[in-house]
Amino acid sequence: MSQTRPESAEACAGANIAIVKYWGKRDVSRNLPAGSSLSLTLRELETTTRVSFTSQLTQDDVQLGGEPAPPVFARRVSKFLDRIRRLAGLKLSARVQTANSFPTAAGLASSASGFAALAVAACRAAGLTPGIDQLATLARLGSGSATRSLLGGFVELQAGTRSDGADCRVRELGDAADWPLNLLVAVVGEGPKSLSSTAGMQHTVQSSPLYPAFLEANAADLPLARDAVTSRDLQTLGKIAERSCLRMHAAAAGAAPGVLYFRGPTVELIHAVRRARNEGLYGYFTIDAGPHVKVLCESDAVDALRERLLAVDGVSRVLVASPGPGARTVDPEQVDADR
Ligand code: 2P0
Repeated sequence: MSQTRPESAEACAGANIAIVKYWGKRDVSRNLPAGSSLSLTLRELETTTRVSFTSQLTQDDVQLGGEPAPPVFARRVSKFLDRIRRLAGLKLSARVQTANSFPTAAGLASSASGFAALAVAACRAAGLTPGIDQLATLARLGSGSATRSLLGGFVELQAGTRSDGADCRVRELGDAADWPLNLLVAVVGEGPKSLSSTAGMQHTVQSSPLYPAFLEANAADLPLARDAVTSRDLQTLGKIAERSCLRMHAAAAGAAPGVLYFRGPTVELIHAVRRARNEGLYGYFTIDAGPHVKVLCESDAVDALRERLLAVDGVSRVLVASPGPGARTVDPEQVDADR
């Protein structure tokens, strides 16, 4: 899987929001998920990453949003690049410039878009041309949810059962292009979250008696969600999204000590979405490892629902996102033309 190595490469990837949640691993060292998940890749919440392997550096230089990246993040990126270097037989250090169009590490899935963009850009810059399964394995080792951002629209990540992870695969269920959907993100506070997804899920697996029930319920929901995507059935998909997320948070809350990502406004937002629905305004919530509330709806409900979410105390802003494409390289000529 190699080709002539360009000097540098740039890639973009959208964040994704899981309808059927991934929470917990069956193999920590290979980063294999314990359960399958189903998500929607988003256009507006995007990471752009440029990777240049160069003899001018003696160690990797990682920039996040134009500033030196926090050391923990930079080390995670370097570890990821080590795998690419091993595969490509490269000894060079890299300059990595990455930027998000949304708040980092606040439960808005920045590691998903980040590692998907990094995987695509780094492979290209290293002269590698992996197929989707190889790319998925690489992205997964950066972050489990990154695997789903490689593809666009609705995406399924199959957990598989093989110990080597060969049947942990990602596939696109449809690009949602003919389904006018939006995802509203009600932002509750802008700071980083208190406990990372990685740590929160591991703690849940190890200490929550509710975890097996979450896995079992999610496995039953996955085919139902797949069917709802195929038949463009928002009501069914939305109900599955709500119960998958509440069961994930219930399993986390049942750990010892309990993991709680909700803030007060998170709970108020859940009630606001349900109240709106009782009045015929259809939106369905989901919440990840942070306090923000994401609301899936059809496009004609966006304006009215946005007003409802903004009216909740503690909501600083509401972002409007839509289904987007999978991770892709940005044509260098296009980049040069844009600069
Ligand atoms: C999801 N989340 O399905 C779930 C729901 C967060 C809440 O996937 O340890 O950052 O790097 O594999 O990918 C976030 O998990 O975890 C996540 P690692 P990741 O979207």
